[in-house]
Amino acid sequence: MQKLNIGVGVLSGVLLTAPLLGIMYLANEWTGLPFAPFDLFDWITRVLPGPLITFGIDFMIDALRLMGLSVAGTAKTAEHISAVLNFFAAGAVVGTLFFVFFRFRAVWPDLTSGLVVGALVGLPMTAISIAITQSTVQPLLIVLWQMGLFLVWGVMLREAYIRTNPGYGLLSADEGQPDTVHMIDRRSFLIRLGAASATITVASSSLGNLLSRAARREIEDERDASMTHQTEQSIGPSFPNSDDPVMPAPGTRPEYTPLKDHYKVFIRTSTTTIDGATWSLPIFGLVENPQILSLENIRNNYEPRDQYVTLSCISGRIGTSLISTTKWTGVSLQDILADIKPTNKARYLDMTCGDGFHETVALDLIASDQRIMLCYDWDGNPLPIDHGFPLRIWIPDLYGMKQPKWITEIEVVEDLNEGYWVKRGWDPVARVTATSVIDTVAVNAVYENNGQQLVPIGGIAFAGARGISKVEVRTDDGAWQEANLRAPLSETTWVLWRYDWPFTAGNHVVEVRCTEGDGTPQIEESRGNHPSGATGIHGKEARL
Ligand SMILES: Nc1nc2c(c(=O)[nH]1)N[C@H]1C(S)=C(S)[C@@H](COP(=O)(O)O)O[C@H]1N2
Ligand SMILES: [Mo]
Repeated sequence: MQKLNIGVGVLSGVLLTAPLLGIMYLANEWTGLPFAPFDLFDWITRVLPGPLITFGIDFMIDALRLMGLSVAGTAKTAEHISAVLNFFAAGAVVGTLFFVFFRFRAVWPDLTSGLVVGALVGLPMTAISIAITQSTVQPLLIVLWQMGLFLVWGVMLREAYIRTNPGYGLLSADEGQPDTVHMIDRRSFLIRLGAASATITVASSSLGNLLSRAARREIEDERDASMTHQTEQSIGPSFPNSDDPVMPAPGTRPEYTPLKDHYKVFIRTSTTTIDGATWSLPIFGLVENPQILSLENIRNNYEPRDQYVTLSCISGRIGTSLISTTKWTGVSLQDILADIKPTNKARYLDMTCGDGFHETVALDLIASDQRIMLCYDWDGNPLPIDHGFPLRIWIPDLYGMKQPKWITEIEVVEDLNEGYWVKRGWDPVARVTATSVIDTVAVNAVYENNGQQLVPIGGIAFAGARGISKVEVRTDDGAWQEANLRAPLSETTWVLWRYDWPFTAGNHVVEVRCTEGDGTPQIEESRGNHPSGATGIHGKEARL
């Protein structure tokens, strides 16, 4: 027998996995059957221990930043790529093991061997898909579809083995023809396999991509038809602070985030889609009056409240893009609980979500703050799918990790059930840390005043519901100078600040710090995001 060629095993695994991926992707876009690589990735991230996940996410975010990419815009793409690469790696490993196994056993794999390998891979993968998928396709169909695909994959792997190993077609390898003949056979087989693999993969994934674009356009058209955005002008007469004289320095981010730019964070590789027409919210447990509320109930039977809200993610670093502002509309949880009537024993609301996320909020906290609400609108329109349609909670002063989207169920309970990220080692309270950021040193907007050259510097400061009383800027380690504050959109949004600096030409370092509403200074010491949110001074270099 010829010596073992591991490369051929790896190559066969990869060449067979590519069309499998393409076909699964097409089926996913076409009929909503699960896309196994994403299910596998979601499952892995759910079962891995918290610190490892945090390490993985941090690693990915650092890598994106090193590549100069926007974290808010590319994190999901990076996850999707990882999920697909994972799957390729698994295909390559199984292919290699198969080749090694049969080479060392020195027997020809029969058809059953192919089916067994297909089943060995297909069974756990299908179990994972069934357990975690958000697909609405019948589970039995999912099982048949995925098992079918993997069995074919296994049979093809066996085919690749016998076609690429000398002695193919002969009873005994020892009676083989001269090796050169087999080498030609092998090469031409691999070329044909490569061509078939490429054809199927490209055709199925292009078709899947077309279907995906068409579906997205349909959703967007539907939304656009019924929407009037408040976001057309980032500052305009419709905003409560429109008469404030402090104008943001040129280059400052929009005070009101255009909806499409609002940062997104969710635990799964793909978004969670809930049908608003059939969705209803059971509120039950330790209550006198359990209820199942429809979206219409919630919208019509309770007084709506509007609130301009800045939301931020605990995993953001200093200067992060994982912070945004929009207008939230919903109903006070106090109003809903007045109807539901929790019993004396009740202490928490345990919220379950469509994507498997969950969090708990204390009834004491709700009683202390009328603003805590169940929200159904953002920017005057139903919540975007990615942002939690049809319902999410808002709790002032806390990071996003405490605020579930896509809520499907609320149980009133006595015992604390630690939330998804709390179980994974993040801060159980997750109060936002005060933070201030320089968005711009507007070197193109330098102007003269009384013979002095000034450069506008500006950005945001945010301390949750505690508000901002002061922002200070210093340059080149000089004395801290107080910036002008623009009135915020509300007491729960970031504050835009501006400082016009009388500079001298040269290279400079500009830094910013803020003070909370009650005089508490921002923590200046540099601290990473985990477990309680990043702290430290944000700085920027500028050449003037
Ligand atoms: N159901 C659900 N809710 C969730 C999450 C999630 O993954 N699933 N992520 C949380 C986190 S960590 C953040 S920062 C915010 C982000 O909300 P956004 O994507 O609307 O900006 O949602 C929170 N609520
Ligand atoms: Mo987050």
